[in-house]
This record gives sequence, C-alpha cells and structure tokens, in this order.
Amino acid sequence: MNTTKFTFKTLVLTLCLACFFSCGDDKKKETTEQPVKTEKKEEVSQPKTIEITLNSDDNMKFDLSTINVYEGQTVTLKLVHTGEMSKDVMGHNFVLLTQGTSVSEFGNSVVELKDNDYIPEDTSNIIAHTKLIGGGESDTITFEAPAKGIYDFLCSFPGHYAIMKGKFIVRENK
Ligand SMILES: [Cu+2]
Repeated sequence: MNTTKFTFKTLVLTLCLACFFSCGDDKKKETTEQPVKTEKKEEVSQPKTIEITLNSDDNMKFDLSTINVYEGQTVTLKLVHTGEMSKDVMGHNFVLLTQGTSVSEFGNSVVELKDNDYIPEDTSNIIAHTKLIGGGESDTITFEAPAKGIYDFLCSFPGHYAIMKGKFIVRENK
C-alpha cells in the first residue's frame, strides 16, 4: 500500500510541476493579446448626421482648417460670415472639391466668374458648395459625405484660397 501511495503522490507532484511550467507561457500570451480586446470598444457606429458650423470673417479667414466626418454621414454645414464687409469686397463661400482637383488651379479658373459667384458652370469637380455671402449673412447646405479619404475645401472668391482653405477628412465608419 505504501509503495502505491508514494507512486501516486509522485505522479501528482510531477503533473503539477509540468502544468506549472507549461502554463507560464500561456499566461504571457494572454497578457500580450489584451490590447486587441480594447479595440472592440471603438466599434460604435457613428451618428447618421453631423452638423458643422464654419465661420468666416473680414480678415479673410475660416475658423476651421480641418473638418472631420465619417463615411455615410449626412453633413449639414452652416457657413457664417461674422464680419461686416459686403460680399463684393469680402465675399466668402465654401467649396468642397473632388479628389485630384488642385485648389490653386480651381481658384485661378474662377476669378472671372463674378456673375456666377465664382462657381464654374461645369460643377463636375465640386462635391458641394454654399452660395457667396457677405458680412452678417449665413448659408446652410446638406450633402452626403463622400467616400473615405482627404478632400480640399476653399473659398473661391478671387485670391482668398491662399489662406481660406482646409482639409475635409472622411473616416471609415466601422
Ligand atoms: Cu472668402
């Protein structure tokens, strides 16, 4: 009997030791995999609509240099002119260009188009735009966010795009 008990104890002890050493590795793996679990928390779908206010002023400036939205969102953008100058001398608009359209080339191509508020007849390079406004005025537009990517926006009043421009960033909606 004693011999049997001793053998059994030895067997249990050996198994425990074997388990202790092999389990050590598994615990390390679990620790390094933890950051993957936290990523799942960010998979919250974004709201379907987003409202953006873009201010412009008598100093020829927008108050935003980047606008962030998510793919699939309906964007309501309100352009406000907080200054007092008329649209003939300090007019502002918001023009969102398609990818691959150069801000400077577009800006230069519309300088003669005062009668059409500096918007070309062919709008194939424009995703969305407001009307041209002067001090104290505002204009609100609603459009669907384009596919994920980085787009340029500008004010197309002659000469303004040098300062009045920015990036419209569309992120993937997970
Ligand atoms: Cu402007």
